Amino acid sequence: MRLVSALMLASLVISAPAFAEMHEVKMLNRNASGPMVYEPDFLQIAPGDTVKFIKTTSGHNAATVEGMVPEGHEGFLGKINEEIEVKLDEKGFYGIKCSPHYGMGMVMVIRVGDSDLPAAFPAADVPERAKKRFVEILERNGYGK
Ligand SMILES: [Cu+2]
Repeated sequence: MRLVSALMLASLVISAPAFAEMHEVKMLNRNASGPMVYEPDFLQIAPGDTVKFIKTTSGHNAATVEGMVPEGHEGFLGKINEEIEVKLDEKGFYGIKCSPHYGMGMVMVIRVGDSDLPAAFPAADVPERAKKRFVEILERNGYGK
């Protein structure tokens, strides 16, 4: 009996889902929340998952914000209108910006794994409107003060 349940448990562990998921983020001129936005503007994903940035309207890109990636991560930089796919293996918080609309607050947050919000993340030196949106995104998702 004990052996049977041990075997059952082993098979459960082996067949546990290990599929990396693909998440899509639209780059938009506007949605209900305002102008120049990513949709969604917050993603919770698992390490090893991929995020694809979709050119829904023209003139946007996706790039990591300096100081807003897990330590040691080199970041990424998409070209304007480029639909990049980024695989994120390292746990942590990633701040993403659209280069031409950064000053207008076109940013988003990706949380990989079960990491705590690093103190340096909300304290990063970013333009005022980007900061405002980062704070709003974080608070809406339970990472406020
Ligand atoms: Cu943009």
